[in-house]
Amino acid sequence: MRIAVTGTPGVGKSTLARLAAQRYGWDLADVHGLAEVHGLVVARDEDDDADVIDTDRLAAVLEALARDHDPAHTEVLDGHLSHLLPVDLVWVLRCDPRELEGRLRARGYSEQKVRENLEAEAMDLILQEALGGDAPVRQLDGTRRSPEELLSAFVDPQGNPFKNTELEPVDWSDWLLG
Ligand code: DAT
Repeated sequence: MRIAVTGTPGVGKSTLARLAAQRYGWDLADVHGLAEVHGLVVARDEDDDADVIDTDRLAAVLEALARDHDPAHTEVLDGHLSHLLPVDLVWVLRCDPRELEGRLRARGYSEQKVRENLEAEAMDLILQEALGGDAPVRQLDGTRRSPEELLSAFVDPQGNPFKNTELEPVDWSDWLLG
């Protein structure tokens, strides 16, 4: 089984995915790393200051890998494009734009890149994309939760990652309007 850990850059995906993999012995892969290994970083978007990944071809590669996979095996796929890949479950992690802003600035992102990511977060962009896919989607607001708290809210005590069937609502329209 494959779990996508997705969300706007800076929301805490890698931190959560690493903790989940450690705690439950799941394999961990990140989308960018997989794209590099398979030669699917196809361009550089200078406006976005980001690598462009061919997600269709990466999906095909992962589809083929999944066929050889032991069904009992769990893999966590970390990345803001992971929900576009063949996965069995999507965890969407959210963060209040007011908190996210500091994290993105700390990364040295350009003004434009910070702004675009904050708007995407406030507009639920990744959630909407994830809901357009086939896999079940879970969502939690990580703004005031530690990585530990998030993990135990996504996974039940038996290690079932399908816990918490609801999408936790978030509403940052006031930030968008302000
Ligand atoms: P992402 O992988 O979504 O880009 P990250 O895991 O690298 O995000 O985390 C971005 C920053 O936020 C990093 O400095 C660690 C911090 N962080 C991660 N999870 C957090 C949490 N639940 N609460 C507070 N800070 C967190």
